[in-house]
Amino acid sequence: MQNKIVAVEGDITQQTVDAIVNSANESLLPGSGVNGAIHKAAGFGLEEECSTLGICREGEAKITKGYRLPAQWVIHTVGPVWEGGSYGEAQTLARCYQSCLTLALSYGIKTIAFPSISTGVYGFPLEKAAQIAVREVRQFLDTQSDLKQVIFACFEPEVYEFYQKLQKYKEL
Ligand code: AR6
Repeated sequence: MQNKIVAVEGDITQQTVDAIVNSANESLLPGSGVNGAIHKAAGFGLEEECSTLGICREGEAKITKGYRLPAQWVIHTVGPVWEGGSYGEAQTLARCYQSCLTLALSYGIKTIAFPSISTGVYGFPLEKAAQIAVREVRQFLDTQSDLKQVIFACFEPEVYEFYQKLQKYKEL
């Protein structure tokens, strides 16, 4: 596979990867945005399995099957709500990516797609979030070779633009 990190414009539920990441809430119940789209596409089995998993704290991740999705797995993580930046939001967001990638590795997942965690209703500034996402994924891929590809699935053109500028973030 040529590019280990790629940005694509589109719906994460359509990605043919081993796992997609859900930007969930602590209860892991269906919500709005990407979470709503994933639950809708996966079907009720996903909600049923999520309801057995208990609370997922900010920065942590839990895994379920993908049900009707093309992806075999869904990794659910809970991003920080942006409260101005002095409440450890950046560190929590970084932990989301680390937790998801670590869990993916332990399940033998080779390809994974992320949405832009926390940049919708949770209000995390997009450019800052994209920098953290790319930095964390790069650092992770530098340390191991089992994970073959990480896709940033960007639902909006504005989000895609930021992730496409990945080269700019070489120094992160
Ligand atoms: N595919 C890819 N990205 C998407 C899709 C999709 N189908 N739909 C939306 N996005 P948001 P958050 C993008 O608000 O800010 C939920 O209610 C969207 O354009 O979905 O992390 C949960 O239950 C944006 O760039 O999630 C939580 O309570 C990005 O996904 C809360 O929202 C994230 O926007 C999580 O908030």
